[in-house]
Amino acid sequence: MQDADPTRTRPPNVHGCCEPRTARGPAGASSCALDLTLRRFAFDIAAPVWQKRSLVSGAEQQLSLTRPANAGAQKTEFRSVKCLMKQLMCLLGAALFSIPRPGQSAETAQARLWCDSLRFQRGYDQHGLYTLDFTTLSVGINGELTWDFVSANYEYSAYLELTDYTFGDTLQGVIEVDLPPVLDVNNDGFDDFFEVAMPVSTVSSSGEYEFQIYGAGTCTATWSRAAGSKNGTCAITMRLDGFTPTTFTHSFEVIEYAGPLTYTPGNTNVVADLVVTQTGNSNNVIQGPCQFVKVASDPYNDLTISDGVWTNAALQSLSYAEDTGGDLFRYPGWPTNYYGWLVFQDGDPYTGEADYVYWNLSIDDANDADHDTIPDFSDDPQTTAPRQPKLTLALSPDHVLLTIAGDVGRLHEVQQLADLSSTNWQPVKSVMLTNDPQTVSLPLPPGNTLFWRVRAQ
Ligand SMILES: [Ca+2]
Ligand SMILES: [Ca+2]
Ligand SMILES: [Ca+2]
Ligand SMILES: [Ca+2]
Repeated sequence: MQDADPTRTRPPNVHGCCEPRTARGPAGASSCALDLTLRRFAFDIAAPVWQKRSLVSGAEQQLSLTRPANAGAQKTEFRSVKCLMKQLMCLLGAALFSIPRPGQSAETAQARLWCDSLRFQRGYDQHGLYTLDFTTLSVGINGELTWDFVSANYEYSAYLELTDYTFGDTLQGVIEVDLPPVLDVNNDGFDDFFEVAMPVSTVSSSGEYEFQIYGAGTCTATWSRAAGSKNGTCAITMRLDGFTPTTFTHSFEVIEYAGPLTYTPGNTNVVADLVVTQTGNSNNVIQGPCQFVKVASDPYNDLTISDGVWTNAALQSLSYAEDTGGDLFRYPGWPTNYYGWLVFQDGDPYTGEADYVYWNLSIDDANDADHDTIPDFSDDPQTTAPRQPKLTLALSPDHVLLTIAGDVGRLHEVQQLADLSSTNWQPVKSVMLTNDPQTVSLPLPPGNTLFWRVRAQ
């Protein structure tokens, strides 16, 4: 847990606006600085350490580098959890029985789920001499630019693969770079950079790179993205020969999902189901159960996120856990919003290694049944009992017509019994009332007598 942070511009602890976020990036990565002068050919980064092999060819030294496994991701321990959908039912009798009990029904909030990592497509230089790829994998390209695992000097980093078409070489490298400064034009507390709906006007940030053969240097990244587009452009300019600027133009993707979170309020737990669709690619869907546990000392504002498993559109599992950085908080200034961090065991199951692991979850809940400014999501559950159903019976030539007067939107279960000396009521059908009253058709009794009752939930 942590204290609520009223300045959510850049999510708390993110991008260095608050206390250092040590949970992001591989263990040990923040403790070493990349000295690009001293380590011109070394890549001697404390952890993880690349395996390097020195080749001497004439007067030129070359290095062959192998990236370590799971470079861009931190392993997270997952505990198994069962999200039990509680059947919150109540019994209301009619005709013969009348047993009102309190009940809750599911409500809907709006969720937004976005990844801290950006996905970079291959970049091309202005002269057609090189291509540049980003990755955090030990083998292969995944396009990921993520929290800096090289040093604490910049916000983000990735390994690089530079293909030199003049010499036919592929050179290994690394980049550290800042994101654009935080901007929150829509004043929702979140950095507009990661909100697809918001634009990123052309803006530059700085970084450093290091390659085999070409060595190290500083670089600039110039970012832009149109409002409503998940894809933006990042032009990275570096001086590979020390003098001439080479600019690689990349398309980058902000990975954001949005959609409904259906939840049932509870006294201690909030049980929910998430269905979110990627903004800009409706084929990508993440869905599944989740559970939030109210923290007893501050139940309206502080909830922990239980470990769980969602699935993507290909039904691949996405195991998630709450990030060690904090709970799901309702922050002052945004009373209808809850926000927290998630860590996926592997946010991109299409690559074998763990990648795209750091995510953010924002929940907006406009429901406030008792109008006390605490959304129903974390408020004390309303204990309003359903209205007692009133029943009338009529006969048609081949059916019994049962008319139920009750609460629209609630489930009403019809039960029957042939002999009142028994209590073995049998379910006949369940009806979600869409009208009040509403008539349902039932089969004629097989014998002379049959009793019905209706239970409202
Ligand atoms: Ca914003
Ligand atoms: Ca993966
Ligand atoms: Ca309330
Ligand atoms: Ca209340």
